[in-house]
Amino acid sequence: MKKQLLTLLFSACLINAYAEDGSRLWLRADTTAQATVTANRQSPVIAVAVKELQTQWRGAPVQLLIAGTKAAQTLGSDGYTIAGNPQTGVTLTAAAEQGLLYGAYHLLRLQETGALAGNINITEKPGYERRILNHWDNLDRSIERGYAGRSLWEWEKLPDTLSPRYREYARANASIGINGSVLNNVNANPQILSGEYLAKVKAIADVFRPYGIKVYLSVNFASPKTLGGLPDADPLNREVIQWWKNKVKEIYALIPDFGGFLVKANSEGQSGPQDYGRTHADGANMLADALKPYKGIVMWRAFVYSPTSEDRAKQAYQEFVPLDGQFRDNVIIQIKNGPVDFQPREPFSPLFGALQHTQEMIEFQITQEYLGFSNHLVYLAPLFKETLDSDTYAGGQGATVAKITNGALRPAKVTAIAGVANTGDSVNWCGHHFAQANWYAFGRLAWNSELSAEQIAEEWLKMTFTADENFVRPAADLMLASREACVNYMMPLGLHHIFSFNAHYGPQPWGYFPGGRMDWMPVYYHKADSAGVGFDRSKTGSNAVSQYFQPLGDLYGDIDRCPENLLLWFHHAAWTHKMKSGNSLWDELCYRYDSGVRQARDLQKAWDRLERHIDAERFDQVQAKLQIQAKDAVWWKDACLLYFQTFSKMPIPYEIERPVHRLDDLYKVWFRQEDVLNNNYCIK
Ligand code: BDP
Repeated sequence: MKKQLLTLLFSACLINAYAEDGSRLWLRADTTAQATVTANRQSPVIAVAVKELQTQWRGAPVQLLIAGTKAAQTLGSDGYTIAGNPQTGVTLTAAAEQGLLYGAYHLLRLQETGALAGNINITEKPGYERRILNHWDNLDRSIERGYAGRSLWEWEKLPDTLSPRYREYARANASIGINGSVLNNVNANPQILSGEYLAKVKAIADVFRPYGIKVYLSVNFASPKTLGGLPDADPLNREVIQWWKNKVKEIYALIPDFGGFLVKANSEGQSGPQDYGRTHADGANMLADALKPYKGIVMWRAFVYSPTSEDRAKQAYQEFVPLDGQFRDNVIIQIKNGPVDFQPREPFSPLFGALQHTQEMIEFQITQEYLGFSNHLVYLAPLFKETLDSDTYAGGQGATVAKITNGALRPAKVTAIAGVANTGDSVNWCGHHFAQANWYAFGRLAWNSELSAEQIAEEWLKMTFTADENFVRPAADLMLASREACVNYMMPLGLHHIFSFNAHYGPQPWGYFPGGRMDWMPVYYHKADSAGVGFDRSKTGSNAVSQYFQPLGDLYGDIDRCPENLLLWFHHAAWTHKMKSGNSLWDELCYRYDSGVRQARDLQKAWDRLERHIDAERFDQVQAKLQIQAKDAVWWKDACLLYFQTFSKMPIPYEIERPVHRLDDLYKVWFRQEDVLNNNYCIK
C-alpha cells in the first residue's frame, strides 16, 4: 500500500515536472545556460536582451553593441546585424536598444529551430515600424470576440498587484517583434481615460517598457462629454479641443512613451465627428494635434457602414476617398483586410492604394470570430499573406497591399500593422494550442511580410512542439491545408457572412429577422433565389468592382474571368453557370462543401498519426478540438446545401456523402457563445 502510494506520488511529480499545458507558448528553451554576454551600454531593454541570452544561449560569447555608425543608423531603431560564429563568438549590432533585443531573440530562434550552421551574417529591419496587437478587452474583463477566457488585464487588482502574465505577454510579443498593444476594446468605455484607470494603464506600461512595447488606448469619441461633462464632443468646439489636450498631457505625464489613440467613430453606433456634422478628418486631426507634441499617433478606423441601400462593401471607400489628403501626418487610417468583415475569404479592401495622400495601415483579425472560434484549427498565415501579397495595381503593377502600407512604394511618416488579439487568461493563452501559431504568424509577418506561411509554421512547430522532422513536416502540411478546408466547409466560391446571427459561429444562411438591420442578415449577403446565388457587385449590380484599379475592376466584374474563389462575392451566378471544372455552379458548390468535410477529417487523420512524437496532454486536447471541427464541418455542409437546395431544386450529386441532418432540425439550433466554448451545443 505504502509502495503504491509512493509510486503514485512519484508519477504525479513526474507528470507535473513535464506538464505540457501550452502556457510556455513558443518560448520553451532550456534556461540553464550560462553564456558569456557583454554589452557596451546599459538600459532596462538591454538588460532583458542580456538575460535572455545568458540563460538560453549555448554557444560562444555574445557581444551586444550599440553603434553610431552610418551603417547602423540605416537599420532604424529596431533593426540589427548578427555576425560571427556560434563556436567562436557572435556580435549583435544595432543603432538602438530595441534592435539588440530583437537580435537576441533572433539568435535564440536560430538555435531553437536548429538553424545554426557555421558563420552567421544577418541583417534585419522590420517592414512596418509599428507592429501592434489590438485587444478588444472590456474593463469588466470580458473580451469582445474573445474565445480564450477573460482579459489578461486584471483591472480590479491594478495598479497595486501585477499579474506575472503581463511580463510573460510582453516577452512573447518582443520575441516575435510586436512593439505595441492597444489595451482596450475599440468599442471603448470612456472610463479608460479617467485618472483611476490611467494609473492602471501606467502600471502595465511600466512592465511592458523593457520589452520595447508601447501602450496605446482605444478612445471613445464622446469622452469629453460623457467623462468630462462638457455639453458636446464636437471636434471644432474649443472646450473639447482643450479637454483632449489636457487629457493627452495627463497621459504623457504618466507614460512618457505612450503610443497614441485608436478610434472607432461613427461605426456600429459609436459616436463620432459626424454627430456634429463634421468629417472623419476633422475628428482625427483634432486628436492628432493634441498628440503631436508628444509624437503620439492616431489610428483612425475605416470600418464604417450604415444600413442604407448602398452595398456595405462599398461604404468605407465612399466615405474616405473624398477625404484623401486632409489628414495630419500623425494620422493613419486603419483598414480591415477585406471590405466587409474578417470573413474566411474576402478580396482585399479597395481602400488600399485608393488613399494616395493619406497613410494607410492594415488590420487583421487573429481571434477567430468568423473562423470557428478557438474550436477550429485554422492557420491564418495563408489568409494574412493573401491580402499582403494582393496587387492593388495602384499606380501600376506590383503595388501589393504590403508595399502600399509598409512605405516601400509610398514613403510615409508612420507605417503600422494591427492584429486583433486572440489572447485571454486561459492557461494556453489562446484557447486552442494551434491558435498560438496565429499570434506568432502575425508578429512574424508584421516584421517581414515576405516570409512564407510554411516557413513560419515550421519555425513555430519546432519551438512549440519538437524539431523532429517526422513531426514538423506533416504538422506543417496540416496547418497549411487548414484555412482552405475552413473556406470549403463554411463559405466556398466567395460566399460570405452566412453565420448564425450575432454569435458568428455555425451556419445560418436562412438568417432573416424582420425589423432588424438588413446588412446584418445572411440573406443580404448570399441573395439566393430560384435563378442563382451570390451578391452582384458587377456593373449590373452594386458596381463595387469600380472601386478597384484596372485591370482588377474588369477582371472581378466579368463573370467568366472572375477568380472562382471570389465568384459569389462579385456575382449572382446561375445555378447552372458553367464552372472551369465543367460542373454546374450547384454541383461545384456541393463538391466544395463535401471536400471541406473531407479535409476536416484529413486534419484529424494527420494529427492522429503524430501522436507518438509529442506529449499526451497537448495531443489529446488538440484531438478533442479536431473532433468538434469535423462535426461542425458536417453541420455547415448540411445546413448550406439543404438550404440552398430549396432554391436550386437540384439534386446533391449522388456520389457525395448524404446529409445526416434534417433542415427543419437545423433551423431550430440555438446556442450562446459560452455553449460553443464549453462544447455544449447540440445539433440534432
Ligand atoms: C465586427 C465584430 C464587432 C466589432 C467590429 C469592429 O463583430 O464585435 O466591434 O467588428 O471591428 O467584426 O469594430
